[in-house]
Amino acid sequence: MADITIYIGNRNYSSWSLRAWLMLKQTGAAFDSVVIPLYESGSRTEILRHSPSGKVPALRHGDVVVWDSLAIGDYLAEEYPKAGLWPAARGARACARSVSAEMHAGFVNLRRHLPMNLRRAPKPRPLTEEVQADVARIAALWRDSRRRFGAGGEFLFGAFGIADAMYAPVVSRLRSYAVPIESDIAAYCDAIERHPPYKEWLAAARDEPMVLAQFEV
Ligand SMILES: N[C@@H](CCC(=O)N[C@@H](CS)C(=O)NCC(=O)O)C(=O)O
Repeated sequence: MADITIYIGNRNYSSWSLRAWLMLKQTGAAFDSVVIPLYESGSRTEILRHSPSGKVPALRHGDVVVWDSLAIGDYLAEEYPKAGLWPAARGARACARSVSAEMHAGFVNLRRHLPMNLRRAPKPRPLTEEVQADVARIAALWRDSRRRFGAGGEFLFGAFGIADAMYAPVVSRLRSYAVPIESDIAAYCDAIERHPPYKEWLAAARDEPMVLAQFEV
């Protein structure tokens, strides 16, 4: 058993779990993943055994417990400084923190209207004005991050980091709901979809038997 365990929800639907898991993968550390199926009769009791908020993801590292995706990212960035989870340069790091916080705190319309469902065969869903505004803002911040800080690689700040983990579930939503996007935005989506840990999660999600009707829109 590894010294690190991450408690996650259904891989197909739990976008916050995907974010934290991608961050943890980036450290290169050995860890165990424990899936707690969400929205079943015993789910809450089981989650509360590991996460005081009653939500996943939660990370246990020895006797330290961290819950909430962004807190997990910060913890891992401190524990594994060589993983480059935040950009090294101060200005880039400030921007990466800002765009990550913007995702963490916002885009509620997009999240509700286009729930993450990795198994969904791509099919358009008409977008409300509010969702269109979220998509436009996300495209703008991706474009701006790539233009200002992305020269060293194909991700928002060059190498894959916390900001990319935060937006990976948005990439899946743009694909699953066939949202029209411009070519530079599609190129960033391609980069996420080529990222081996993302592919690993996607494959596991496809094998998962649980179906949650409320997210099958
Ligand atoms: N702000 C939290 C959100 C966590 C969250 O909402 N997790 C969902 C799964 S994606 C959950 O645990 N839902 C179970 C429930 O609310 O009972 C984070 O960033 O980790």
